[in-house]
Amino acid sequence: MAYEGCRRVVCTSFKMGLVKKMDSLSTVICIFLLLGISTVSLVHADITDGNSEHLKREHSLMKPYQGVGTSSSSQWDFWGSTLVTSQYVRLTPDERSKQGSIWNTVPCFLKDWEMHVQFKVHGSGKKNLHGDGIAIWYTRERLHPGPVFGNQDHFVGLAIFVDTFRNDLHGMDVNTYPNDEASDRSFPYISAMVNNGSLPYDHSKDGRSTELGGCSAEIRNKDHDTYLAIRYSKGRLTVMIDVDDKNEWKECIDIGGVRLPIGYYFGASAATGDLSDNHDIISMKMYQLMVEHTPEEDSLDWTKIEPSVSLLKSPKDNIDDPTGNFRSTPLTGWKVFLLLLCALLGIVVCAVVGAVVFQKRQERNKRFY
Ligand SMILES: [Ca+2]
Repeated sequence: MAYEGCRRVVCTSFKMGLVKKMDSLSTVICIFLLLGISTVSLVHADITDGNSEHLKREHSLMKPYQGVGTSSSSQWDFWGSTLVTSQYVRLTPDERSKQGSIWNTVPCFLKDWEMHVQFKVHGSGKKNLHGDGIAIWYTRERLHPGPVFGNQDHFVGLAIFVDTFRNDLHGMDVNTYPNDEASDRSFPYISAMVNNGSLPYDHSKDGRSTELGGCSAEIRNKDHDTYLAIRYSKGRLTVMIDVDDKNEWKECIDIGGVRLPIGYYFGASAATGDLSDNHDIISMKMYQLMVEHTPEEDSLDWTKIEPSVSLLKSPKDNIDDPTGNFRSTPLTGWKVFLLLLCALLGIVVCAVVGAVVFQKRQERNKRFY
């Protein structure tokens, strides 16, 4: 490959201090090529393309939902108001006080994974008169109904909430409460929470105090498909959304220092209260990420890990970055320019140093003639 060839040429040249001897133009072209390819692969390595990675059918829920049911051989179990048709899994209908969930019966022993969820939230409720939302789970227990979007409180594991109703009305009006931190996010709001069982989810504050990160997203009553992706790999939790019918992922949450064990269960749940919506899951597709771990990491008992987060950002830091710091967004022109400029400067410095060393050596050699 040109990329490999270039990499070898450039690396070897630097190693041997022969930069001076190389055709400088080809070096520059090679560097530019390298940079371009690295940038492209960085951007595209962000999300599973569904081909190079491995779909795990035993953890995936797909049309026409075979293997969903209450029999002992089924891979997905459901509860409450959940209705399974050939086209969707409806966790709740657009009716008040409903709760439903669907759970993978097979515990997941993958260390690095990515879950793609296609969902649809729709109903007759007008602006702000709909609720409550969907939660996607990776938890120790399964099928434990409760008050957190149809699942138990004090759960152990990871939750991603798609909260469509603002319960914390105190901070609703930005003009009335300009300094209220609750006013800085609009609903629907997607957030993540990791729990070792000790934390309650505070519905009245929309989980604000336990939220690790989040983003606002218009996801209701869309004619197009809406998706979210949850990636967990090497202690990093990333949530991306594709809800604008642009067929591209936008970063919503990206936090490091997250520790989750293997052997937990994936599930989805939803609830309605005084207000309602249809909460549908179209598919949940689980991909194994091929990631190498150190021997130390591999020697650990990953089933014993307690869910935790060490690198907590303050909630204030979780506000959508107005500069659009999304990894999946292609680099803007000036960023590319800056990158290339830095690379070029680096090359010039290396070349000068190399040349000086080379000349010094030549001179020293001459003395012995
Ligand atoms: Ca809420």
